[in-house]
Amino acid sequence: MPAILGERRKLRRLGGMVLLLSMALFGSGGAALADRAPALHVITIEAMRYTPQTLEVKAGDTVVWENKDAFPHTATAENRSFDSGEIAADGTWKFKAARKGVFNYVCTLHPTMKATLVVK
Ligand SMILES: [Cu+2]
Repeated sequence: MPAILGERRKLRRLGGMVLLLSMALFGSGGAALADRAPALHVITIEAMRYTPQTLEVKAGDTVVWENKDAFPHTATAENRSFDSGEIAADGTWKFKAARKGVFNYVCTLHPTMKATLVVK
């Protein structure tokens, strides 16, 4: 048979094996596993505001602050458990929320900017 058909057949067999393997791994506990998979959340900083104002995440999730303003901001926990430092215009800052709690945070450059990160 032409080589290309043989390759296709091999690929199809490989695909079937991968499918069986993932069914074995994730078949029963798939939903529970998905619930626990760390998620990525985005907080937008725009017009001197954090959106959303309150974000609830699960411990282990990652939060990204995206600064869409033309000047720098920070995301600084009032208890100092996290501090982005200056996030440049069009810049981002990523934080892995490991500790549970309610974290009020501010922009140290513009103290009227306030928001809350809840880690459950
Ligand atoms: Cu600011």
